[in-house]
Amino acid sequence: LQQKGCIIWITGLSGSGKSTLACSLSRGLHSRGKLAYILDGDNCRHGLNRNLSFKAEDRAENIRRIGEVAKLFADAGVICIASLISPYRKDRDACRSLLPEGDFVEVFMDVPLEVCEARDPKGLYKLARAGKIKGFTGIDDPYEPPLNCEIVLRQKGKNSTSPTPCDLAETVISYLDEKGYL
Ligand code: GGZ
Repeated sequence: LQQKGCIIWITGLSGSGKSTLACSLSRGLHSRGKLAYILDGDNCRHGLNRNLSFKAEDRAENIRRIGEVAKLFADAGVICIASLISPYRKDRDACRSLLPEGDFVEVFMDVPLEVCEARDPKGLYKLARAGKIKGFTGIDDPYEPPLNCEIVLRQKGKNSTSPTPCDLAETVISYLDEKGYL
């Protein structure tokens, strides 16, 4: 097999750019001739995880299933990009422990709540603030940022331009290259 599989685990708040990064990363990897596949929390909730809610134990099960499926892809030599809020550290760490050291690359979209809420692409924060969605991550449900992840992606300070999704994907691709996955 030409390619070594791994999991790129993208965590962060709703609206932090996880899915956008996942798409950009997948495109970047494909253009380098690498097999990559996206498992997106929101999409998987329409099929594989359609029976799960957003309460803590269902989020844990959502993350566990996606972790197990991602591991199967990685075993098959695919670079599997998992993008889901995955708000609890212990759930992410449980997925990490499924793989050999180094094969789980955790990427934190370090975007402040205010920024995610201002973007509010689906109007969900507005609904959560109005009490129409209960238990919304960042509003009335917790998010535990990684303490020690492989890659932290931030938007730049006020005076410099923000990195594009393509720039962010390049950061991840450079990391993979450095670690011998490409
Ligand atoms: C957080 C919610 C909620 C609640 C619906 N809390 O940004 P989106 O809209 O498109 O993606 C979010 C998605 C979260 O699913 P995940 O599978 O990534 O979550 S987790 O890892 O915590 O299991 C959001 C939408 O679903 N959404 N209700 N209460 N996000």
